[in-house]
Amino acid sequence: MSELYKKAIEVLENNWRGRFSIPCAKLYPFQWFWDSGLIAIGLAHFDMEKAETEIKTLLDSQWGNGFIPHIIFHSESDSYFPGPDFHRSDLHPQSSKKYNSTGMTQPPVTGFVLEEIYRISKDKKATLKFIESTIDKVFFNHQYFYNNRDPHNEGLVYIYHNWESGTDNSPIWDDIWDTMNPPEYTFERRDTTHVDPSQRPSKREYDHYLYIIDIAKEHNYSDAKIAELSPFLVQDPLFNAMLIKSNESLIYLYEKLGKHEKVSQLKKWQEKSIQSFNSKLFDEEIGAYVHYDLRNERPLQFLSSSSFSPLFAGIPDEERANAMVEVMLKKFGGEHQYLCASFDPTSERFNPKKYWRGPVWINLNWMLYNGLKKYEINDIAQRVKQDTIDMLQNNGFYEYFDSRKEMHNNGKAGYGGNNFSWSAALLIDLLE
Ligand code: 9YW
Repeated sequence: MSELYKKAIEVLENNWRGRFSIPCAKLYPFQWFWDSGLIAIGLAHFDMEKAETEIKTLLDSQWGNGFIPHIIFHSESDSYFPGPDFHRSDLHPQSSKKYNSTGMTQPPVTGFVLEEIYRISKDKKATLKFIESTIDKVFFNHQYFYNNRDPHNEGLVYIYHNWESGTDNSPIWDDIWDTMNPPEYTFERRDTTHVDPSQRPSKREYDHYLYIIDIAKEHNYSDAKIAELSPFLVQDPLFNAMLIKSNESLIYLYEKLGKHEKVSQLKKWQEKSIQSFNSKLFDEEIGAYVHYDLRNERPLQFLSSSSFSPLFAGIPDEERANAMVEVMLKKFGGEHQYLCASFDPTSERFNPKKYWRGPVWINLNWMLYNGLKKYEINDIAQRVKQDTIDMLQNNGFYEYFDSRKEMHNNGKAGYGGNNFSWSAALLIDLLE
């Protein structure tokens, strides 16, 4: 076992909190939805019991309508803002009575995480039993999305907040912020006490984030009201690709379990979703998938690492997949660049140090690697894998990394939080 692998296990062990993992000490002291799923993949390689507990705890937070929140506040902590008193999940009539949480969600990774855990498991029989006990909750979560987040019945679900995307301050949202004029909030940021403010979103961006939540709270987080009123309503290719990938996994696992009754519904969702995804979210001019602003009825024509995430879900046909990879290499893959920046390095909005405005993220790289392998674009897949390992090896288990190779000479090109859980978890999976 290499030193790097050992260190990754240590990171995960230190971030384990008894029933779940935190993404990063101090900076993110609670359980986050998509972090939890991706962390479970890493845990499964060396401690299956923890991996299963991680997922069980996550699913235990599910609301009466199938919704799963983006942060579950298991404990009191004053190192993070906004906490449970701001989010007020209790306003929703069907929210969990057991846990305080936010009233927004995150990319639905749980379905494919169950399949990954099954793939990794050395005791398939026992793992299948675990999957049998949890899979219906994941199905119920997908049902929530299709029933409540797809107002035009297109097979594409919306997100109503940038925090739902997982790519919090992407420059893509700048065009939406231009349509809004939120009040100036008074609040005490905590993230900037842990991380250099130049690597985090601005105060004005936070005003927008809080304002969208206030609108949702005014209507007790009613999905119908949010669809009608939220200034942020976006069909996100990353979010929808996660849902589609997870649908596929649920079909596979239900068939493995010999439980067929939900499969036809899943297949119906899948067919419509993939069709709409390809016709609505693919941008011929850009040569990749883009976000669609449902509130203002316009595509947001920007390239980001989310643009390539549909490869992971097998959404484009082979020809399109290969053409997309050419676009990626041209814009993101110069010889002085690590793959894959989170935002178009040729854009004037690119900032290689600022969170989702440019740095490389390990979770998106892991998806890209697996997506490329699916299409047998093996040389580029290997490059993504090696780049990922190099960045972690040179700098440590940071939250995000500078995509410019020259910045990596002194081991200070890792930004945001250190000892970050999914960076460790997915490295373990890549090294296996
Ligand atoms: C925040 C926990 C989360 C991730 C998100 C990432 C960041 C939290 O951290 O958001 O308050 O800024 O953007 O994707 O789930 O790791």
